[in-house]
Amino acid sequence: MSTSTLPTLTAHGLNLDTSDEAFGFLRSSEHLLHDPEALRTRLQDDGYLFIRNFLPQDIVQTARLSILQRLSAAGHLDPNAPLEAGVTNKDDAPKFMPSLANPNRDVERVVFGPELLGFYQRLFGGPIRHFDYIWARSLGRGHGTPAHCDLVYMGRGTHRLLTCWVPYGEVPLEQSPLMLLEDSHKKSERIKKYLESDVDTYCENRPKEVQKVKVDGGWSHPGWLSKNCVTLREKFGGRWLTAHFQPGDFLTFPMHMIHASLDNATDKVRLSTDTRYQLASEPIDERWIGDNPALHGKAGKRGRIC
Ligand SMILES: O=C(O)CCC(=O)C(=O)O
Ligand SMILES: [Fe+2]
Repeated sequence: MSTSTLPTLTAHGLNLDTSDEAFGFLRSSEHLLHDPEALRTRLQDDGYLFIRNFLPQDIVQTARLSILQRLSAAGHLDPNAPLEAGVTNKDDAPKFMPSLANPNRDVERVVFGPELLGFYQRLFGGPIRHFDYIWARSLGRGHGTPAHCDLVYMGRGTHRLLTCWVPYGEVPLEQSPLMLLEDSHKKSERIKKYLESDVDTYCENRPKEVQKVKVDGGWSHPGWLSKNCVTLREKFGGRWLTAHFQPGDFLTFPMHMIHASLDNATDKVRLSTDTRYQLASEPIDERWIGDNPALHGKAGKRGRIC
C-alpha cells in the first residue's frame, strides 16, 4: 500500500502525519528464517524483526476464539453479531484484560509453543526462557497505546530481552496496529533518563513517592514516553512503521525500541498478546515469573535512596 492512499489515522486522538517522510511499513524478514545470523544482523540494524505467515493459522484462530469467548462472557461483545466478528458492545468497550490469557491454554499454545520458542532459541543462539505472564490486550474503538519503551516495566533482569507482539486475527491500519518508531533503538542516549526509570521503584527519601508507590501501590512514573506520537516523531526523526497484520504474523523488538499503537477506529475489537523471551542463563525480572507473579503489585515495589 502506498502512503498516499491511506485512511486518516489517529494516535491518542491526534492525526498522524502519513506523508512518506513520517510514515511507512515494516519489512518482513520471513525469507531469512533459515539464517539466524542474518536475522541477528537485521534485528541490530532495524531494531525489529517482522515475520509474516509464521504461526500456524489454526492455532491463532483457536486462541482468537477462546479470547472472544471470554470477552463475550464478560459482556464486552455485541450479542447480536457473530462471535467470530468480535464486534464490541458499544456501552462497554473492553480495554486491557489480563484475565483473557492468564491462564489460557490456547494462547499459551501460540506464544509458548515450539514455533516461537524454536525461533527465539535460534535467534539467541542458546537455551531461552520466557516470562510466564502474558500481556493480553483487547482494544475497542477509540483506544490505542501511547508511545513507550518496554524497559521501564520489565528492566530488573537482563536487558537482552525481546518482546513478541502477536495479533489474533487481521489487524488493518484503522484497527489499532502496533507501530515502531524507525531507528529509535539507535537513539537511546536521548531518552537516557526515561530508560533508567522503573515504574515500581520509588525514592525512600521522598515521602510523597513512598505514599504513592509503597503504600498505595501506584507507579512512580506513568510509563509512557509521550502521548503525542506526532511531536515525538518530529523531535526524534524516523518514520512510524506499521503493517496491515494478518493472523500468523508476529513482530519482535528489544526493550529500548519506541513503540505505540494507532487508535482503533472500528467497532471490532483488536486482539493481541505481548510476551517476553531471553537467554535462560541471564538474570530475569522476578515480577513476571511463576503462577502467581507479583506484576506491578505491592510485592514488586522497591525503594531506593535518590
Ligand atoms: O498492543 C499494544 O497496543 C501495545 C503492545 C506493547 O506495548 C508491546 O507489545 O510491548
Ligand atoms: Fe510495549
